[in-house]
Amino acid sequence: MTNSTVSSNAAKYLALEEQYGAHNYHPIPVVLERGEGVYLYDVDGKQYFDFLSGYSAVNQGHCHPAIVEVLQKQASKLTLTSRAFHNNLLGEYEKYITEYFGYDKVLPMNTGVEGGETAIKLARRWGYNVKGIPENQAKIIFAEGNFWGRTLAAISSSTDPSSFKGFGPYMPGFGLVPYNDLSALEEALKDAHVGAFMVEPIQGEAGVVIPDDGYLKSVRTLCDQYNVLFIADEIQTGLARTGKMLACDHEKVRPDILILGKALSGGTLPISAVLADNEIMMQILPGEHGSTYGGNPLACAVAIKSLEVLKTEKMAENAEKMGERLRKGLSDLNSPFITTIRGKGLLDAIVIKHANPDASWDLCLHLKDLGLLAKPTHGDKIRFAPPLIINEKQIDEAVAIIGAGLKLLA
Ligand code: IF1
Repeated sequence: MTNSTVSSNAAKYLALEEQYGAHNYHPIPVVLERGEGVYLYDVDGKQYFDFLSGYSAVNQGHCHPAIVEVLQKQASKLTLTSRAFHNNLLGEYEKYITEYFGYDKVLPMNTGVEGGETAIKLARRWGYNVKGIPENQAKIIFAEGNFWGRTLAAISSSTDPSSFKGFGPYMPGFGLVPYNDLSALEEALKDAHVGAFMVEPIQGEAGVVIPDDGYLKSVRTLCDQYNVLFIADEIQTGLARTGKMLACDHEKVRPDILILGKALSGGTLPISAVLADNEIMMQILPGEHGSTYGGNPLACAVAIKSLEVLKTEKMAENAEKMGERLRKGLSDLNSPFITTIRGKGLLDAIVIKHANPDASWDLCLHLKDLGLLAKPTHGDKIRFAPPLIINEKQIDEAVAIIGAGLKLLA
């Protein structure tokens, strides 16, 4: 691997983390201290394009002024009451987000993985109470290559050894089918104990894997046919990232349970949400599920504004246009080291082919030195997912940086 040079200033921060923090990450060696729009700044004042956007949490751009304003204002007024009491913003937020996405009800949580856990609990309950699955026998089907977080349930559905290995025993009642394989899904759904199929409309962690056109529509049809809930994990693909408000909108498909997270706060707080209609949501009764921070007034205020600016600033439309420009720009580089360019909107990836197995890591180090931050995933893939407020000139500058970085690989 290429050794990246780090300033002595930055090295101090790395040393602290090395000594005092768990070693559960292997970050690109850059120490950031400020963000504004599509840019990040390190502790030495160097500017970078952010091509990760906090794994798509920062769709609205770093420190979006309208979101920060609401955050600051609400933070000095009321931040947390717990759900033992009502607060003046929860109902307003619930009305706003359910009308925004067209569901009867929302259940607010914090992290994305809690959203997934909540969706599965709802699906199991619905399975027992509505579908009539015998007690404790509900099954949830997932797609191979899925990623929905780090809890014991999430890793129990994982096919990636680096997620699950050495953490067993695992959660029972989960099944797997290959992604983008409708006949395998149909076979699985024939089992009358299946309550739900939970799937990402585009698999992020797997390296931006896009299913065939019509896959989601057929998933909807099969779920209807076998009376199984369709749970869409739109934590990464949602909120304008792929050029539509939801990735499911590309196929005009409505999931039974919709999970949102990440950009629901524009990268300011962990906020997640599970949306469903009454038949599903009303199966959970007082005391049966919750969270200390879920639905806190600070999160409610921030989420309303984070959703609002996606629409008022037409971020989905921009993601669509800038994504096309990015993929065209990357293609025009004609690099011998890029074998694949894929993506939808501003959720994009390239696949690197090079004699050096560490080439994609080395490329990310070169890009860092040249002023663009991205991270490899699964060895040979690099995800490009800038904030959705990026403009044409910035896309062109970023493509030029990526071109220069690729040249340094040779
Ligand atoms: C990490 C990747 C992204 C997600 C989907 C649920 C969650 C995630 C589709 C859980 C989280 C993360 C978490 C982060 C790495 C990351 C990731 F590289 F693994 F693939 F985004 F692309 N559903 N994704 O992508 O949300 O609980 O984290 O809020 O280091 O684990 P969370």
